[in-house]
Amino acid sequence: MAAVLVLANVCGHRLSVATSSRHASLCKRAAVTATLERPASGAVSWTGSPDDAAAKAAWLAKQSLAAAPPKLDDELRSAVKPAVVTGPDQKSDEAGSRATIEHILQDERCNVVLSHVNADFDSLAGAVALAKLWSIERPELPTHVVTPRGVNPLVSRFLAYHKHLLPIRGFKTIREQDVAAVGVVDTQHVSRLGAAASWLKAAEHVCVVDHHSNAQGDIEADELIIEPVGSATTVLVEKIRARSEVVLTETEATLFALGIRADTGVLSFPATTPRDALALAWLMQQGCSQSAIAEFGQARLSNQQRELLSEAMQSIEIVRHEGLKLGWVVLDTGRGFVTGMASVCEELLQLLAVDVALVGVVHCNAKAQPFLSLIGRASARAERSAVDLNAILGKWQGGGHPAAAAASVKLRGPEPDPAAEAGAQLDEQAEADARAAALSLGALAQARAIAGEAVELVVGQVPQQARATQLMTKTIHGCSQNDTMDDALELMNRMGRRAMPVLGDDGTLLGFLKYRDPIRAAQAGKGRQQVKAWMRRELITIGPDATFTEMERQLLEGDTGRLHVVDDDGRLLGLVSRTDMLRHYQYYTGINRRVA
Ligand SMILES: [Mn+2]
Repeated sequence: MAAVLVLANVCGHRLSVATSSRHASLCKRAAVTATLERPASGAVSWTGSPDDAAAKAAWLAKQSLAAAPPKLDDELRSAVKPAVVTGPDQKSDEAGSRATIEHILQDERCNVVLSHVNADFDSLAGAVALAKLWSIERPELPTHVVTPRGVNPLVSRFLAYHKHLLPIRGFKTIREQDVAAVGVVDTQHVSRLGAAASWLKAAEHVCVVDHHSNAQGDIEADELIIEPVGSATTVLVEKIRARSEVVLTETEATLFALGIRADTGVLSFPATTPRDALALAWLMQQGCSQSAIAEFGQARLSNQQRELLSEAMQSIEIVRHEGLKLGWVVLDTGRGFVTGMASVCEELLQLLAVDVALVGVVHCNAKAQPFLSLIGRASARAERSAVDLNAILGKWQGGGHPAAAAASVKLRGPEPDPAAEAGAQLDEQAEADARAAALSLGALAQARAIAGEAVELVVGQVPQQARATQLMTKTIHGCSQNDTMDDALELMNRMGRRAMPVLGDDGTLLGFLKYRDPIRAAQAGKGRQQVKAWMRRELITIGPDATFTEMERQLLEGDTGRLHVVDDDGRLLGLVSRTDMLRHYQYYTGINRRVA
C-alpha cells in the first residue's frame, strides 16, 4: 500500500511538509524530531490517499507559510512546492511508527558530491554530473549535491530558477556520520571545501574529479580522476555519454553546457581541447536550452558591481613591464563581502586592455574582522609570457588557473571583543565602530602592501621580452643599386622573395624593392634601368635591441610586413618578418622551424 506521511512542524519557526521522495529524508528527520522529542509540538502524522494527501499538504503548507516568519530556509521552502507524494510504505499503527523511525534513521545515509566554495558553473555542473553517475553506479544510497559556502552570482541566479530540478541539499541538512561516499569536483584542495572538508574523514570513499592537471592537491582520494581538458564538466559528461542508459534532463544538459562554456570561455581559452567542444556539441544534441544559456550564461553586473567597477577604473594604477601592462587597485567596499568581484576584475581587464588585472577588495565579516579578497585575471598574452596567477596567489593559500585565480587574506583585525568572541553578533553601530577601528589600525594599508607584493611577483615572472636580434632572419639576399631591374626580378624569383633590400657596397641599407616594382619596370619596357631609379627610400628601420612591443607597434601601425634591423652605421643586420613575429607567439606548430 502506498501511503503518505505529511508533517508540519512550525515550532521554532521552521516549516516542513513531506511531499516528495526527494525531500523525504529531510521530512523524516523532522518526523523523528517531532515524535521523539516533542510529541505534541504541532506535528501532524497522517495517512490517506495520495489525492487527499496532496490537498492536505497544500493546505498545511499555506497555513504554515502564513504563520511562519518570512525567512524560511531555502531547503525547506522548496520542500513545500511539490504537491503529490509517493512515500515509502508505512502503517499508521504504533508498531508501524516505530518501524518507520528505524527505517528513517537507517535511510539517512547518503553520498555527497561537493563543489568548491563559491561554486562556479563548472564546479556545480560537474558535481551534478557526478551525482547523476553515482545514481547509477551507487544506487544503494541517494547522492546529494552540496555547494559549501555559496555560489557565484551567475550560478546563484541560475539556481534561483532551477534549484528544485537538481539534487541539491543544504550543507546543514546532512549529518557528518551519514556521509558514505564523498565526491569532489573541480578542486583538489581541502581548503576549497569550507566546512564540508570534515566529511572527507568520515567518508568510506572519496573521489576527486578535476581538470587542473598541474595542481598539487591535498585531498586524500581513493579515486583521483584528472584529465587535461578545459573544464571538469567535460570529464564527467564524457563518462555520462559512455553510459547509453543515462538520459539527461533539459536542465542537466543546459547546466553542463554552462559549465563547459564558463571554464573554456565558450571554447576560446588556450586550455580548451577538442574534447570540450565534442562534449558541448553532444549536450546540444541532447537538447540543452540555448535560450536558457543565453539568459543565464552571461554575466550582468549588479549596481554594486558597477559602482565598484567605476571606482576601480578611476583609481587603478598601471605598471608597464617588458611589454605587459599591469593594472592593480585595492577597493574598500565599506561593508561586508561583495560577491561577483571576479566579474568586475574581468571587466577591468577588457575595458582597460591590460594584460593583468589585480583587484583587492577589503571587507569585514560580522565580527568586524577585516579580510582582503585578492582577485587576479590575466590576458592570453600574459599567460604566454609566463604569468601564472595561480602560483602567485598560492603564496596566500589561494589558487585557480594561471590566468584566473583568487586568494583570501585575513588582515590585522580589531582588539578581540568578548561579546563577538562569544559568538554574539555585533549591532550595527558596534560593527561600524569596530570596522573603522580595524581600518585605522592599518588593515587598508596592509591590504595595499599585499596587493603591491602580488604585483611585484607578477613583474618578477615576466621574462625580458624578445629583442630584434633574437627574432631576425640574418640570411639576407640583397641587390645593388647599380643592378638592373631585370636582374632584381630574376633574383627575387630565384630566391622566392616578395621584397628585397638594396644595399651599398659596405652593406649599408639604401632602400628596398617590392616585387611589383621590377614587374612594372618590365611591363613598361624599362627593365634595363638601374635599381637606384626605382627603389623605395622610405624605410622602416629598427635597432638590434628594439623590443618585441616596438616591433609589434611598427607591424600594426607601419603598414609593412618587414622590419629592417640596422646597426648604428646604417648597415643591414637582418630582417624581421611577419612570420618571425608569429613564430615568436608560437600560435602555429607549422611555422616553428626557421626556413632560411
Ligand atoms: Mn573548472
